Amino acid sequence: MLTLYSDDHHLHHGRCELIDGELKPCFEMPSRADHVLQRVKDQALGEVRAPTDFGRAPIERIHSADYLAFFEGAWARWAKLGKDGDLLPFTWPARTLRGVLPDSLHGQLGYYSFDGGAPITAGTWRAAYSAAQVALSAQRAMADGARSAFALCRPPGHHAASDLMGGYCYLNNAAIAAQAFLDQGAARVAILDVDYHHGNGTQSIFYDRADVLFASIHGDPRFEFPFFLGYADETGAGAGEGFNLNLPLAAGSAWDAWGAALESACQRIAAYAPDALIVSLGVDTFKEDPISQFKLDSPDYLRMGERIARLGKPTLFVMEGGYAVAEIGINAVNVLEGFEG
Ligand code: Q9C
Ligand code: ZN
Repeated sequence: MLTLYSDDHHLHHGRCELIDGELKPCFEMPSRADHVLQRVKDQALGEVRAPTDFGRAPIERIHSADYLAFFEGAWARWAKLGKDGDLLPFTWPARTLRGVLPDSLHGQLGYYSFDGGAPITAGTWRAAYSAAQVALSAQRAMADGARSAFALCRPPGHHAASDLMGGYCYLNNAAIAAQAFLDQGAARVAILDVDYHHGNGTQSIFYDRADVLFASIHGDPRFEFPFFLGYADETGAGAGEGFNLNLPLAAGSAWDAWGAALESACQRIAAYAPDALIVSLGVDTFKEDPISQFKLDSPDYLRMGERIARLGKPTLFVMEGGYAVAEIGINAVNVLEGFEG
């Protein structure tokens, strides 16, 4: 399988996140992608190729122009104020407040985010832009005939909505690739999100559309981030009614429950008959993941890839979460090797 990868992800390295009342080093760190790349090479998965730059237009198909302008320019505004710590929001337009766009940098940061988990550093825009190009380049390789491809994206994307960052995500790489398939003539694209967390950004982007089916298996939002989306009764709206499938699972779920949910998701995807399948590939479902509560073991990822392969669809894998850094490469590449059979 072809892997698309850019070293630019190293430009994004947040210092810390607030977790359990403490500031701890960010779990979403550069070594994650380094380990996955090393495993791709160790297993001789296939060619590793640098991305082509397709520019901003395909990103603007998913993200609003004002959001992109804010994100691109935020660090320079922060630096001009003489600051060099990570830029993190701390006030959001929650209930009883107004969704106005303030003038201040911190006000705008709150407006364009939904949590305090997505720090902007000097290189965050360039890293996120390159990750989107990695996804687009993998999509192009498939448009040119590849049956599958692996977009080794970092930072991840599935929590990012049209004009919101959060949950370590800034640009929704999977959504951008899905839209590229559609813009190049696909009638239907399915997105299967296997990350431990619900892909709230991806769901929201396509919620009222029938041309993208979003199916997600994740920690029940009653107890897990992102808490405010990802419930089973969210089935789509308007023309998109019936094209959103959430399969929340209890904490402690292992392969028996997880694999059964995957079977349901695959049956729904098969019935949809998509022209292409995008897998939002998070491996934070692993039993040793430091911020998650599922119990998948490394061999389970081979089975995951095997089941996805049986759909028989052109399949683009897009890297999302996974924070057990030592095993992230084994687990992510196991899915790809299981897929290849
Ligand atoms: N410290 C992905 O797996 N946790 N994102 C709380 C505030 C957020 C996970 C953040 C977890 C986000 C792509
Ligand atoms: Zn996750």
